[in-house]
Amino acid sequence: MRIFHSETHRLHFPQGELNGGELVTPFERPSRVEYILNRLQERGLTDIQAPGAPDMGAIAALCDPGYLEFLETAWDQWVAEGFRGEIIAASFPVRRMQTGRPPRNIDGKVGYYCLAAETAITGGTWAAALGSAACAQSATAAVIDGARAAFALCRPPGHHATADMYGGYCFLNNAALAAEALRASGAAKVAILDIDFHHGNGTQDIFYGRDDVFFASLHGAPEDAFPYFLGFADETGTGAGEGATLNLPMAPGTPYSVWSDALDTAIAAIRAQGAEALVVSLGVDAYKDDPISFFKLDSPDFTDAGRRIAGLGLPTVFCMEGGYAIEAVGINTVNVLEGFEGA
Ligand code: SP5
Ligand code: ZN
Repeated sequence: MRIFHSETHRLHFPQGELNGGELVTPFERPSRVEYILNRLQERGLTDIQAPGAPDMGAIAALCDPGYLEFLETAWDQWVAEGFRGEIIAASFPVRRMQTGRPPRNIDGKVGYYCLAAETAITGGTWAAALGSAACAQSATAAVIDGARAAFALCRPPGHHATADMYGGYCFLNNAALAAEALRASGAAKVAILDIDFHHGNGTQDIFYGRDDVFFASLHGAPEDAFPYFLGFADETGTGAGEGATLNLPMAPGTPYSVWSDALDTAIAAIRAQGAEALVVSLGVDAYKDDPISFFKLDSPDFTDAGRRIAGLGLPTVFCMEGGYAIEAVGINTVNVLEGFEGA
């Protein structure tokens, strides 16, 4: 399988994540990528290359221009303001405070473009987010050029990012960029299968009103799990997109027997939709020892999941999302890819 990886991910490594009222070392940290690269090597998956330059036109077509300008300039403005810490949002346009006006003040602007305060921005975040997007774009190009599948080792991840908000460790929605590129290449219908433990609220939001990109997500029930406010089973799309969103929320403690039934439900729906290409938001935080999640998948289950996904027989772009049990993140990620390839 062709694999795309950019060293620029290292430029994004905040010291702090707001967790339980403390600033802790972020769960989403650079060493995750090292574990994945080591496991790829161990298993002989060595077709790894750097992505091309990010396609800024495609990023601009997906995202709000004010948001992109914010990501590019936020750090300099933050420093110029005299703030000494990393960028963490503190004020939000919540219920009955939404007038749609991005503030001039950087502290206000940060809150305007942020959907969850656990995620910090540093001086290298924008470059890292672009490198991550470039991995998704190059992997998608490889599939468009005829590869059966490709793996974008994206970091930072993307599925929580909307067209105009960051959070949940995500800044640019890599899976959405992949889906849009597949559409532009001629696939009439594209499916995104999100198996990260968390609901892919950003991806859902981007495609919610459209019927050309089907979005299916398996995730911890929002009553109990981040992102808390979206991902309910009754969210099925709107307007032309009605029926093109499928949410399969599951309870704390969910074992693979239940999770794999949900996976089969999502796979059947993707087949019924007549999708011609597939993007997998590949998070492995459904793992039993994940420090911030509550499903009970074991490592061999990820191999089986990859096998089931391959059963769709679709050209497939895998985009790395979450997975924070770092000593197992390589094994679990590569298990999905090997299960897929071995099917
Ligand atoms: C891409 C991705 O997986 N993003 C996940 C973002 C989750 N951020 C907030 C998680 C808060 C969970 N805190 C639980 C602590 C349990 N000890
Ligand atoms: Zn996740």
